Order: sequence, then structure tokens, then C-alpha cells
Amino acid sequence: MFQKILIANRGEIAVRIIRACKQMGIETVAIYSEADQYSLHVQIADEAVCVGGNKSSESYLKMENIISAAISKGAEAIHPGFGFLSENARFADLCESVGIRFIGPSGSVIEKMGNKSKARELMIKANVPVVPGSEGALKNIVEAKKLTTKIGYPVLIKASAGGGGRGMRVAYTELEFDNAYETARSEAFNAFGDDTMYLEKYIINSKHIEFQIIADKYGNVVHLGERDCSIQRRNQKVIEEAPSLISEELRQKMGEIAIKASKSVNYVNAGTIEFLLTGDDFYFIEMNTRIQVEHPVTEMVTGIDIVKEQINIAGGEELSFTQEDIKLEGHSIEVRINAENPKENFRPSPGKVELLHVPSGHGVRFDSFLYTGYQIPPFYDSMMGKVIVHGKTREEAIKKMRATLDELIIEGVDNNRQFCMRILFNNEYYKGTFDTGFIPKHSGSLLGYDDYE
Ligand code: MV4
Repeated sequence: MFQKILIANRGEIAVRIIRACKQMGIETVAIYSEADQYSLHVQIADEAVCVGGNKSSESYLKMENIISAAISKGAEAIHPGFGFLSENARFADLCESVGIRFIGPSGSVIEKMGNKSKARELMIKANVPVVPGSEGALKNIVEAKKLTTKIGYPVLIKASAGGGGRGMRVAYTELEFDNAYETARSEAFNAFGDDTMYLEKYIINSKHIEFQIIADKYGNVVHLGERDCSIQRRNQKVIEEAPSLISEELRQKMGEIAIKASKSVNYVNAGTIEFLLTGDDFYFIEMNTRIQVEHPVTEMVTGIDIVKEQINIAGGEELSFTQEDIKLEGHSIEVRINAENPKENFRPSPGKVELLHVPSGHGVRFDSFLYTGYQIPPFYDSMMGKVIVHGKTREEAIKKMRATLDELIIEGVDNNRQFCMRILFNNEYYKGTFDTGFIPKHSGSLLGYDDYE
């Protein structure tokens, strides 16, 4: 096993990974930008290296600086966390080329799944159900329009280099098509330098259900059940839960398909297969080749520490459990706490945390890098942490989350605590009848403008 790991990330996920390493007896090297000198991950790691300036492009994305830090400190592996370089195939390859283990899948697998139209094409070949749409990439707008006439409106025009909803536009009618296509295409070109597009039927009133899979280097692939991530705002998840409200029969069916998808690309390490679910019909949309923000809800219902498993797998160990060993117990919910002002269009609100009080108790977890007196820098995303609860039933989990958020105190920075609380008190949320349209549909009441309901 590794003696020392470098964590190529910041914030709560860096803290989360450092904690796993400590529990495994592995030494840790943090990296940080100038703005992050006083960040918690720097303070709790055994060693820390400044890799550059405030902007991510000058620090957390500087591959050469990060590799140099790993070499000079003698780290044998790099955990990329999520975001930043976590799904960068070149970085994974670069690590391996200098003899540093990248804790994740190989560069070639990252590349295959990172190209979303290619991934779709591969899944069609592997007999994994996908949304009706283009086979792979579209040649041009003429082909796109022809295909749309065949499959019918509404359609989603998506960027191959996108994912997570970036570079995506819906067209409800033929009148909207040209504009939607051109907007998505130019957005993709500006954001990714790649305007390869593909097309899917837009599945309205669907649930976003994703399966956690975990695979070792010896061909063993196990799924750890699924998460419902339908509560999203502008493609940012707000609340996630595990398990979802699907039947055991459907869970088995979807789980088998998720494993089939992973096996078809010889996937190794932790990954997520995203599906859209409408009624009992489900379709593959994307695979994420990294640890995800919402992994704790899966940990709470399976008892498996996914980060420790990632490290064991990268170290060449075999999975210590089989599919039969995985039993989902109880229910878990995660709320993302962001430094933002919901009433000002969710504008980021960095600043000094004047007072932090974190509730705790049976089945309550807070994954965060906050401390009282911490100055949140303005250069990175606004997530300050995640509150995660576990209860015997979904109802118990919801009530536990309400009580926990009620007690949580973060003074000094605006945040979305009240917005999340209103979701937890929403009747449709409580009943579980929500879908991906939930936040737009209830935005008035969630912001406290009750006239809108
Ligand atoms: C879709 C879709 C419906 N039909 N694709 C959004 C994030 C990215 N991972 C995929 N996403 C979606 N893709 C097809 N063909 C619905 C979503 C979607 C969504 C869309 C609008 C508002 C909120 C959403 C939440 C989750 C998923």
C-alpha cells in the first residue's frame, strides 16, 4: 500500500480524502494556492506545497507544478478529488508516465467517457439503453434537423465535451431549433474549444437516478445502489438521497445495466452511471469517472467508505466484498451548503465566517472545511460543505435533516440553509413525487414568495 498520497484538490473533498488517508495510516501532502494558505486542508495534512496563484488556472489546474510537488515530497499516488483535474485524461496519463499512481481510472477510459457522444455510441454498442437520439456525434445542423423530425420534439442539443448540463439547449419546436443549436454550439466552442454536438429526445418529468459502481483491477465490478439527484438548480445538485424510491426489482435491473456499462469499457475504480428514469423506463445519459460530491449518502446506506476503497483499488487490492454483500440499510439525505444569496439569484457570497456551530448526533455527518474565523476566498466555487443524515426510514431522515439544519449556525456569510429547509418542508418533496422540474416549479415558495404557490 502507499505510504504517502498527494491530494490535488481543496475544500471539503480535500479534507475528506486526508481523513481517509489518516485512518489508513497513509501520510498526506496537501497542495494549495496563495489564497488558500489558511484553508483547513493545508492545516490538517502532514505536509503542504503552494502550487501557485489565486486563480485555479494558476494553481489547482497546473499539472506540472502538482507533479513536481508530488515528486519532491515523495508521494507515490495522487488523489484528484472532483472538479479540477479529476477528469483530465492527460493528467492521469502524465501521473502514470512519471511513476505516480493516479487514483482513478486510466487516461484512456477517462477520455472515452469524457467524450459524451462517444460514450453514448459505446453504450449503444454494449446494448445499454440510451435516450432516442443521434448514434454518436452530429455532422451538422442539417443532419440534426432531419433526425429531430424523425424522433419528434422536444429535443436536447448537447455538447460532446460538456456533461453535467454545460453546453446544452432544449428546442421545443421547429421554430426554436436553429437558435438552440447555434447557441449550444457556440457556447461549447467558447467553453471547450470543441463544438462537436449530439442530440437526444428531451425526456420531460424524469428523475435523475445515478448508480455508484466500484471496480478493481481483476474484473470485479459491484454496484453500491443508487442516488436520486433530481433536485437541481441550473444543473447544480442541491439535495441528494439514497436509496431512491424505485422498486427492488427495478434496482436490480438498473444495477445490472450499470455494471454492464462499466464492464464494457473495462472500468477500474469508483464511477457513476447516470440514468434518466420515467415510469419504469430508464436511459443511460452519462458516466462520471470521479468520486462525486454526493458519495456520502451511498456510504451511509452501504457502510462502505468509498474513498478508502478507491485508494485500495489503486494500490492493486482486490475488492473485499461481492454484490451479495451489499445490503442497503435505512435512508440517507445530503444537503449542500453554499455561500450564496438565493434572493439575489444565488449570487456567491464569500467572506469571513464569524461563527460556526455544527450540530451532531446519531446519524448526522458534516463534511466541510469551515471553521470559525475562516475567510472564504472568492476564487473558487461556493460550496462550503455538506450536511448528511441517516435514518431508519426516509421520513426519519427528512425530520433529522430539518432538525439539523434548524440548529446549524453559519454567521458572516449568506447561505442557502433556509432555501434547503423549505425544500424539506415541501409536500411534494415529502411524498417523493418530485422530478427534475421540482426547483423551477416551486421557486416562488422556496424563495419565500408565498404568492407564487
Ligand atoms: C437530460 C434530461 C432530459 N432529457 N437529457 C442535466 C444534467 C446532465 N447530467 C443531464 N441532464 C439532463 N439531461 C435528456 N435527453 C434532463 C436532465 C436533467 C435536468 C434538466 C433540466 C432541469 C433539471 C435537470 C436535472 C437533472 C437532469
